Amino acid sequence: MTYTPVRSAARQHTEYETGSNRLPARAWARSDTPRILLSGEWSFRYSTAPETPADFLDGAPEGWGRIDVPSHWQLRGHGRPIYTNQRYPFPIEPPHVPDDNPTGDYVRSIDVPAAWSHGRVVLRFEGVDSFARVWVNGHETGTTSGSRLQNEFDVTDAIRPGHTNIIAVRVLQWSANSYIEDQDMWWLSGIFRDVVLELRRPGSIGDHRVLADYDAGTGILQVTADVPARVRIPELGIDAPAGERILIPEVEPWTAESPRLYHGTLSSGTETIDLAVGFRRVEIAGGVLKVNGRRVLFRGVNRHEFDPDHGRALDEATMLADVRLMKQHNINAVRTSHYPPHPRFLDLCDEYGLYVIDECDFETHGFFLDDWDGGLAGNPTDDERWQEPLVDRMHRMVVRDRNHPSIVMWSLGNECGSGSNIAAMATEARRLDPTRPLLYERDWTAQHVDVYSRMYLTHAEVEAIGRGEEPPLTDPALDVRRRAQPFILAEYAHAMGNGPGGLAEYQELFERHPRCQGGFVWEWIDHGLRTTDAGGREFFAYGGDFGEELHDGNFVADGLLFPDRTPSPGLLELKKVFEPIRFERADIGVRVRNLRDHTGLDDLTVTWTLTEDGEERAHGVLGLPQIPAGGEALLQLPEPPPLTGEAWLTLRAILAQDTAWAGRGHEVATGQWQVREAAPRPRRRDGAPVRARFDERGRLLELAGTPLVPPRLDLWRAPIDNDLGWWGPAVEPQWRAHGLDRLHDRLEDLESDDTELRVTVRTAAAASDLAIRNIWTWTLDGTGLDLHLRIEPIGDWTCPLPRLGIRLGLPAAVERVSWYGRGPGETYPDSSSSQLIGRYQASIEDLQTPYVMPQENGNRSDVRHLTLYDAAGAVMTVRGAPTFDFTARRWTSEQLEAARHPIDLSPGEHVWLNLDLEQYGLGSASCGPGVLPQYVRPVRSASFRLRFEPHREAE
Ligand code: IPT
Repeated sequence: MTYTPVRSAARQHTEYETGSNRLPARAWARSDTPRILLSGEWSFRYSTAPETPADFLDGAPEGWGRIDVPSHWQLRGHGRPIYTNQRYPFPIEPPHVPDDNPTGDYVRSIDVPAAWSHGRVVLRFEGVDSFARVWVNGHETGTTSGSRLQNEFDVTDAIRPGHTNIIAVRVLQWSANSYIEDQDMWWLSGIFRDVVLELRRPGSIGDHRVLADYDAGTGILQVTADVPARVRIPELGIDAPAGERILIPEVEPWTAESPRLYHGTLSSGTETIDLAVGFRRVEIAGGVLKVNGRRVLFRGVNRHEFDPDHGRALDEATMLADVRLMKQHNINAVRTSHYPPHPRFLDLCDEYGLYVIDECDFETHGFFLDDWDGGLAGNPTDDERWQEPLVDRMHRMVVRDRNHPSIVMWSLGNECGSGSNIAAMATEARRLDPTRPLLYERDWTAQHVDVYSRMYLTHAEVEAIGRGEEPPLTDPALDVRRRAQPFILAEYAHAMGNGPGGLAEYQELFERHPRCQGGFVWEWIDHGLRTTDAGGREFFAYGGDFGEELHDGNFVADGLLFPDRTPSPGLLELKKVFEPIRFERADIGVRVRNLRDHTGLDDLTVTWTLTEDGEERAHGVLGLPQIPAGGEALLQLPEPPPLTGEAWLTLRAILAQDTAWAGRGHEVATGQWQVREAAPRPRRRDGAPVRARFDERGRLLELAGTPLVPPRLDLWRAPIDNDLGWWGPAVEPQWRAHGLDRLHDRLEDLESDDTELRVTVRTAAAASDLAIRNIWTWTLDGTGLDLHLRIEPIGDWTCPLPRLGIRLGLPAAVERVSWYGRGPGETYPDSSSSQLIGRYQASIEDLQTPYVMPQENGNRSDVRHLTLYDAAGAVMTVRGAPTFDFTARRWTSEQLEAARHPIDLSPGEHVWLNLDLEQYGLGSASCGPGVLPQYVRPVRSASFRLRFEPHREAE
């Protein structure tokens, strides 16, 4: 046997270095220096391991495919996406990675103008996941480090101006970098941000820095460059040498509410860089984080870069869509979880007004799994061999991004545990930028940071911190230091599936306790990848859909936006909770509160509408006085017209003018309250009672000719992710153990006379002696059928109920509904403030919310009456006494629960109608606290009245 070692130019990357031959970090800039964008089609070859010969340095050999740059190869048919939350999808032995390491080879040619011989040529990669080795015209240029950081190389010596040049890149899926980039997201590889070739002529600006401070009306500007240059800001009359400190009296400050930018240039004669200067000061004073001297409340979200077709390779239109959607939903802050974003996103935050926590590309969650105290040995956070690469990452992020006014804090990373490298990173950040506070959620002692930050705390824990009554640290000095810090929830309100609930209660705490300065909801968007099944039907894939060896299922779908960027009900609720203007009922009229931190309400128009039984009776515009940030005013409302029915007053604050992020008329905030109770219902029509047919067990089979699957007690809902409690208190196992999904009925008693039928049923699960007696009293009259349902628990129930109500089946011909109640969107008890009482209509299809993982959805609450229609018109009206909740769908809760994706659900022979007295809340237990006590539904005696009015006569 002969042993022939294969010679390969491409090695694994398993060193603790920070890339080789990289140029020093510098600020991201828009400049006029000649540049060639290398985005577009490249030749591409995919291999399952890096032994493939590096035979492409002079151009693509025969038979290669093509790929678009930027992109991830897994989303272009090579290899496959893997989703893990915390676990490394490879054995843990840093810095080593498996031999079978998916490898993408890229090559393209580029004509470089002859004029480029007069300077240095720089090749820049804005983002390559996870490691690249680069060659120019066959010369090895260097290697990258930091998937979400820019890597620049001086390629002057290799490039041939006036000729065609070959750029070749080998990208490895796994590298030492992967150990410190273990974020909860899809593992996706390749050149996923732009590649740029840039000419740096003598006198070009290498790095530049903009310091734009704000002090009580005065702007203090200092722009520095590493070559002689001039700063020009015409609007401020500035034309001065770089480096000078310039005082500008009466400058308009930058805030997220008023993102005032002064545009100008920094010019060296050779190169001109665009400046967008925002004057603002971030400071912590008296234990409170202030922007321009005023406390700010972060109404934030955590944003991963995600697109269902392109993964983390976002185009500018998508970034802008995110920014606009955030502004439209009253969001004022973004944490760039968990890595520095595409630099253009930060430009947009400057321009549109969003506060940013810029987070370092650093996470080692797989060393901890469920165990924060112990964890696995070798966590890079506390291993000195990783110090240089980690400090380098912090350095490069701060230098790249520090000129953005939108960035108000730096975050050292996410979920890396604690260790000496955290201290070193903090020191580096402070050295480079003393103007911004530091945050790192896993520094629970807040020793290395300026802001105390935690994730997923309960309301009670936040309240304790707000009062300064959190449990003390063992080190008294640290305890004193931490108590003096502002508090921010880096993550809270896990938006997985149907939820989160309890947002309003968090906001109330942030508004009440100055120290609690808000937080960042987890997370902005569901990371569902657009996929088609064998039959060509489209769905959004989650963990496991690509046959991964390890995966974490739909935990990747936990956003406020669906993968296609449709706002979820959770986002609508968040918008309401984050509203910057609030209307409160006052003894006379309305109290209007300005919840903004800096600006007035001049941009808003407030309208009011008075409705009676859902019909408009009067409307008008409410003139707003000047109400400064944090202020309030008491306003009188016009005298209402005479009313006889149930009446509601609705106030709406809308944009008075077009803005950059929404058009005139966009609704910013709402307020609504009842001003008159419903009148007693008129006496029923006499005459022959409507026809209802019951069977021998007293089950309603037909109402005025409409056949029914008879109504019965229903306690089950298709569990939502929060019921399952991935990382929080799970309630679903209790429900299941109690058999609430498999109930049996036994008729105990049946009595009837001419107008009344009384049916007593005992409902219980197999193997259980707990039961619920449900006593149905049916009464017929000339226009309808009344139901009085009484509930009596039998035995010692300790488990709360998913829902309490009835379910019945209607003919599939039923196609739409109209109702008077909360709407138009779905609501649950702890997430209902965004939907207002009114008259609405929808098709059965439109009542469904397509959560990426099917689960209970589509509930409408506080419903006074509901009418069901088929193609011929109204079939039946259900009236509450006073109200009920309903869901109507073409599948049962059991079918909903069994489905893995929305395409698994298909219409059957019935429309299933649930009419509920109540439903369990949503909470946030998929990662965080469960349902607040006031939204838990214990088993108890209850009584529930409904009336069914048929619209057709029986034949
Ligand atoms: C926390 C992570 O920081 C975040 O990346 C995400 O995984 C989130 O949870 C849940 O979706 S870590 C959690 C185990 C507390």
